[in-house]
Amino acid sequence: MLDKLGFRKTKATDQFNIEDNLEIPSHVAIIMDGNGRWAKNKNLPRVAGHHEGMKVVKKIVREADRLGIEILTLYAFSTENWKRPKDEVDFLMKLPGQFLTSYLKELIEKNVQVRVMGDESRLPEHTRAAVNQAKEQTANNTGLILNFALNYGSRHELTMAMRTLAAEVQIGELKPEEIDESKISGALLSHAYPDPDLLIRTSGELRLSNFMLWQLAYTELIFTDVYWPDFSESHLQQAIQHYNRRSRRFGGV
Ligand code: V07
Repeated sequence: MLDKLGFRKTKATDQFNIEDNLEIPSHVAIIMDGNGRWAKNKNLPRVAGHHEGMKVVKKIVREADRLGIEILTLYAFSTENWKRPKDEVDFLMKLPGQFLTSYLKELIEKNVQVRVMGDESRLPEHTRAAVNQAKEQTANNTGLILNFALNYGSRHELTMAMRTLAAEVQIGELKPEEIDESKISGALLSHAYPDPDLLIRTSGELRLSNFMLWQLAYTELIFTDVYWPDFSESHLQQAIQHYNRRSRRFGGV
């Protein structure tokens, strides 16, 4: 293949990359569901699914970074997940530490900023220590924002935001009529990020399950039957292709 100037293209440039002609969403959020079911289908304990799911997180972070996604928000643990058996909760709470032990070095090299969104006060001390170390060591990075929703629940987030605004009204810093959409967005845990452009939920459930209810008002929602441990780079690319088709059909002025 010859280029415009008649030079033969190198092997690398002969390749078509799926993302070449696509609009990459700035903020992608993912509900990583189906880890337990994946394990059950293989006659493995549920925690084996969680562990496999963690490996997929690494793969998808690499791909998100390669594609030029700016913010990747991953739902790792919900406020409802405490109701699971204690052994499973204990296992899940060790995953942030395991993930970071094996992967923080690469995240630092890749200029990734690790963030956490959720009520961190209820997390075990060892989980908080791991997460804080990751946040601190990536605080000055300027690349992909890897935002873990950890002990996150949207109604709790909205409740806390309303308390914050109500307290400002009470001390006379804010008038009720000054409360608008941007004041509410600004009081949420996600205040530093734009709303997600694309939400992906794996494993076939068609629900939001208390995830970013305010922020997803205009987001493209993509549901796939694939279990999270089976989710791959190509599934992320397909979701972005769907996102492009939809925004071309409905978007614009
Ligand atoms: C968890 C693996 C992915 C599938 C969903 C459930 C299990 C990565 C983290 C994590 C969180 C914070 C952090 C670094 C890594 C994680 C939990 C569960 C609780 F700073 N995966 N993963 N945390 N799973």
